[in-house]
Amino acid sequence: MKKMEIGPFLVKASTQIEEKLAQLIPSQEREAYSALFASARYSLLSPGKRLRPLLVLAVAESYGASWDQALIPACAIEMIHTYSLIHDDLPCMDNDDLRRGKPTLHKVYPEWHALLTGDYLLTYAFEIVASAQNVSAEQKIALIRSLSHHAGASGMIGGQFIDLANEGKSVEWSLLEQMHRGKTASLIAAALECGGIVAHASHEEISLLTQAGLTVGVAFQLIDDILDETSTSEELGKSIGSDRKKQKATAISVLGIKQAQDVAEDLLKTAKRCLDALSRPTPLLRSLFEQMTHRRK
Ligand code: GRG
Repeated sequence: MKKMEIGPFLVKASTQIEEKLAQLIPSQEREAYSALFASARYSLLSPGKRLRPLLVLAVAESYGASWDQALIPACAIEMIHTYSLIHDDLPCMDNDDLRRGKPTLHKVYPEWHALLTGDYLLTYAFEIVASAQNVSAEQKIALIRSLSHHAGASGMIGGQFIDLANEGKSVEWSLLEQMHRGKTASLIAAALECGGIVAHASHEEISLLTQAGLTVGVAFQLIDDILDETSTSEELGKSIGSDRKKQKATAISVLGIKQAQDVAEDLLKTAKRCLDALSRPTPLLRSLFEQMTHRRK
């Protein structure tokens, strides 16, 4: 099979992801609750990096699996990620104004409407996986298990809990790392796992993919913390500096910029070693991992 280079992969995968996301949320429903779809489209179809769905498709491509099977789990992860951004921006959490280059959802709609939009995207993500075509019942269960595990208490919600519960407190690197693994790295690990599940990868291969995702996911968050200090809200398209305002522990407050960069580079190397242990070459994943760690936005 001819190997796809990263450039053409990104063009083809991004196009398919955007098209599928736009198809999945109704645009012309005449229900009493249709405004929910408008707000879901506002957040979901805003220009995000689509990193998590790209990772799902990159795994599928590396294993020679069909993108038809991978696209629904890929979109489900983007929905879960978008729900987390909507909720994280709410006044009861980070109370931010700008996301993906636009006003946050609760600045455009009432707060209850933004909250329900997040709930809808989270719930709908599981509905589309459960109803996916060309995916076996066994694969669906594995996908749902992976998504719910990584989005739940031992993943994203647990990480967010640690984050909010420790505002204003001094935190050791080990707790911060646990928070980053939960809040950020878990969903990235879920993306790699879901790619492995649709590609019928073995348990051993899937556990290497999980490890790679958790490791590069912490590096991704370290870079996020660095950019929050060193970039601008115009460049990033989101509010910056709220961590400092709320006296939150970040990689910068705990490690400083230089050490945070060094740790991110070490994590990238470890994540690449997990990829090297897989049964096949994964140049697309290596390239995405590099971009995640050497990004400017
Ligand atoms: C679970 C209720 C609840 C809240 C969610 C994960 C989370 C908790 C909030 C998101 C805020 C945040 C800073 C998360 C860390 C992960 C992260 C770096 C998100 C931004 O991801 P990008 O850069 O965003 O991929 P785009 O907009 O490009 O998709």
